Amino acid sequence: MPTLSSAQLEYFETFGFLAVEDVFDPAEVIDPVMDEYAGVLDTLANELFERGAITDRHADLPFAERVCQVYAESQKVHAQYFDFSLPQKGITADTPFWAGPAVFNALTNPSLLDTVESFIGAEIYSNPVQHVRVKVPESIAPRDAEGNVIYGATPWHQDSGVINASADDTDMLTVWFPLMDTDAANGCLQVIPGSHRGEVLTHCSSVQGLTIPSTILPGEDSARAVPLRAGGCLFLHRKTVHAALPNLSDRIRWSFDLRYHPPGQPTGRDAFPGFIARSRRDPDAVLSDASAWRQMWLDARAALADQPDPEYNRWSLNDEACA
Ligand SMILES: O=C(O)CCC(=O)C(=O)O
Ligand SMILES: [Fe+2]
Repeated sequence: MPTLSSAQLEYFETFGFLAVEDVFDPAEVIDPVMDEYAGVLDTLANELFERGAITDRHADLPFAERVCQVYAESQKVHAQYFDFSLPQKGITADTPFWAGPAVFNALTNPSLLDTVESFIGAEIYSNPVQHVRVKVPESIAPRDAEGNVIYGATPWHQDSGVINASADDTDMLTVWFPLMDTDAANGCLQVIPGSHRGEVLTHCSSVQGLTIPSTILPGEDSARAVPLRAGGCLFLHRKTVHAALPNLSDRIRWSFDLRYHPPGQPTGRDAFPGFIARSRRDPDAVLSDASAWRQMWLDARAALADQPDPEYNRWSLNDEACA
């Protein structure tokens, strides 16, 4: 059942974003995900310890403190180890990823899908452009040779700008939610209200990934930070200009970003597997088996391993906007 009011949907139409608290029960969705990731981190810490990359497994620490110790001591961000998608470049037969049952349950949570249904209707495809992001405090984060935080603040972009142009007309809804309460101090998202009404803007490469150059950024002065409690979601239009603030706190910043659209529309990353998460028209087509989902990612990894990288970037490094 659609759960949003017409006032909320109107707000989204007008501003290109909508923050909603209490979309789902954190105990049902987030606690199992956290338990699952505690196991993933344990495996990572053991591997790093065996390799001599860390000198202590920190087995007694809870996830948040442990991941900080592991990143700081190994001087490496292990984002791909946790992610439930594959990288855009350099996939090999053993590129790590995590597509566990608690993650699948989060992607297909009925309360979450009820809210998604309010935006795009009851035929819902889960787009494979999806991430878990664990950002440790910048004070202890690994840095590159120039001193830039690795995996730090996300620069201004539109989600349409970071996928293939084939999906420009896909009715894609981005769903971003924190696993732990998030605010401006630990790097919540910020949005430029109304920016979804324009075109897909030119994106240029930067240390932190593709970004819209400040010369063509519409209305940065009106940017709004969007704090959220665990259980809440930020919904974004595919053309809404958004960014994440740096994590200047002493807590981690832990989030999921998911995307949904009606089935049959291009995903923007054809080589990755999506699935039908809800369908009134064809209930048999719905994927409800978490292990089948994991297998789809294993198959995609095997097919892509050591192949030429697919092209996901439509932007030219020579574009004058990037000069
Ligand atoms: O969480 C972040 O830092 C960036 C998220 C984002 O850009 C998105 O959800 O589309
Ligand atoms: Fe984004």
